[in-house]
Amino acid sequence: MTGAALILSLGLACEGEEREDDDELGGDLEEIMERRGLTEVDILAAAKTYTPSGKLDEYVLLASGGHSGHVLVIGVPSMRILKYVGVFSPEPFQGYGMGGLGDAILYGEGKQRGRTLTWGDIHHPNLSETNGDYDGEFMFVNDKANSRIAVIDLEDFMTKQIVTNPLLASSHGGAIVTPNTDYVLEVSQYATPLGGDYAPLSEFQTRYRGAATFWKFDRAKGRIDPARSFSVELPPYAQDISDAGKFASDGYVFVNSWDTEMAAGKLGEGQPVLESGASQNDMDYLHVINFKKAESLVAEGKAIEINGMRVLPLDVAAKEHVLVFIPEPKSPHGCDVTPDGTGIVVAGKLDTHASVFEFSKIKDLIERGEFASTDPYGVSVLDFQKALRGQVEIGLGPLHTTFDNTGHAYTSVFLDSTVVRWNYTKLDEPIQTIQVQYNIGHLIAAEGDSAHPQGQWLMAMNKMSQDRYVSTGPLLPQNFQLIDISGPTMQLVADLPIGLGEPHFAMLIKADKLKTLDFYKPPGINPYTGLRAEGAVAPGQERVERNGKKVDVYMTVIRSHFTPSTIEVDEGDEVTLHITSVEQSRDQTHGFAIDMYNLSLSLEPGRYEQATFIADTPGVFPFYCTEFCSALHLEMAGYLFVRPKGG
Ligand code: CUK
Ligand code: CUA
Repeated sequence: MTGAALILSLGLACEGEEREDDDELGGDLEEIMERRGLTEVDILAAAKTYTPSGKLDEYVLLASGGHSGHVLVIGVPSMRILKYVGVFSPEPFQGYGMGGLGDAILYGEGKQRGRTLTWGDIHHPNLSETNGDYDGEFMFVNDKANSRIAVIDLEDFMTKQIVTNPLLASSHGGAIVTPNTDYVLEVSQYATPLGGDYAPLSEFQTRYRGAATFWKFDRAKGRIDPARSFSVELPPYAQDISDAGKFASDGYVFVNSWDTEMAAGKLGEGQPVLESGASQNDMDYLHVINFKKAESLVAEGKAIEINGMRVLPLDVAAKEHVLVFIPEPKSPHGCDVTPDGTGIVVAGKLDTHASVFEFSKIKDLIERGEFASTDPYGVSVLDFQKALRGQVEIGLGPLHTTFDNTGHAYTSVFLDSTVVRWNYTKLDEPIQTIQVQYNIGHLIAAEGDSAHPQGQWLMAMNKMSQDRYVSTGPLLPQNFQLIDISGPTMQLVADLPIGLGEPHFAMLIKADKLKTLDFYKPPGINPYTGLRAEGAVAPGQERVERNGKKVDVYMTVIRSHFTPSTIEVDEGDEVTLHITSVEQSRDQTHGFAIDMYNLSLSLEPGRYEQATFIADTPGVFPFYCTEFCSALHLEMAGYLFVRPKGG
């Protein structure tokens, strides 16, 4: 078959269009395929994902950047990287945490127990939802290492808030949203005494605790309101991933745990190490939390206060059945509510099954008061079989589950390095298994954890890439792999190495749901408030004001100059730059950098930035624009003169 015939057979040529000669196409397809060792399946995969220059992606992947502290924005199906969003780490391109207004978030709000942090460990991005569907307005991410939650505004893909958990020293089961984004959930991982207290390991069972924090989200303000947030105290069971109910199960959240053995409490006693100690029991506990009930009990004054956070005590949560347990197979990891809200899929790292719990059964058992036992903290435990819809044999090391629009669940299998497609209602034999490279963690299908998954695409987020890429030394990238799930047979169609560590979960949203700003208007908007800044100026109003040792510089930027372009101060002066981009056209971004002051500001069209520093070193300091903004970009520069004392 000739190359052109192959193109026709693949349905690539448009009807009525003249076929060009191979030569005009710049080569013979068949010859290229042979030379590069490509099969027809490869060509089909390329045709499904190749996105010609100028064509836009249909979906956007918002992926955790793990301990890089960033979020990755990736086009799907092209797998083109669109942006890195600075969240818990400084990001010089966005001018975040680099001397400008973003410092107040990263180094101000972001302080945990008074400490400045320059990184975080992002695990679970979640999108804001309206009636269980992504609305494209906000994203929330958690920091496992320092128990924080960040709010990212999807109008401009910028971090707008960080809240720090005043109870926990590590958190994992977040940032999960409830179906109308009333709350953003953050759940502990490693148990510690709540609020940062000291207690020796011998007091593990009595003093160490977990907690589920329900951060109240104020949609109108686009911010979390800590004063209206609350927590539920949990036993020290090493809580893990969580998910929120929807429809019938709205008002509940579900949280895994993997150390009901409380093996962590025996770490100092020559007992088994944590990984074997925490795997002794056949069952751990799925936590069922009725947060609507918790909310009313807190409103009735049943909470205690720890570090300013209202906490519903464990004994109250147990007695009122705010917290109920269901046994779940050995060392579970994934916890995913089905799109219709009727089932909760749990997969255990050391169990070959996916277990599906039936919410209506859980609710009936709790309402009837039909419990199988009570745990040492007085929490009622349901009977495993009575709460179960059923189980499906998935493979070795099943982890996370996502969903499509045709009743399929897709579970990642870490040890087998597979994605398994199965039916979460019928629970019959798995339908298809596809190999991925290698050791998959999370996976996400298009809008797969919303009430209305789209099907079509699934991203496998693999922990290891081993032989997939040209070696870059001992530290290898992780491997994102795009799988076409639109047909009866899943097909792996594209790879993307991720050279930032280490992505966990992601969201995959229809691109047309995102309503981003073209630029800030009118000029002078502080992106962190959305309002015109007090220090913003229009052309003609630029000036330098001196007040004793304080110098305020009101500056504008527009192609291709800073006004003023020379600034004279005395050694020891406190200088505040108020910079307004007066550009009002798309993509006309400037930057501001200055020698020695660790300052990098991004000045998108209409953006206002502000930076304060002490001019403590005399000398001449060039400042310049960091974006190649016009033919005269190099000329977009100026000088700061710092006159020596007594000079
Ligand atoms: S965890 Cu990373 S693969 Cu933090 Cu959601 Cu499972
Ligand atoms: Cu402005 Cu370069």
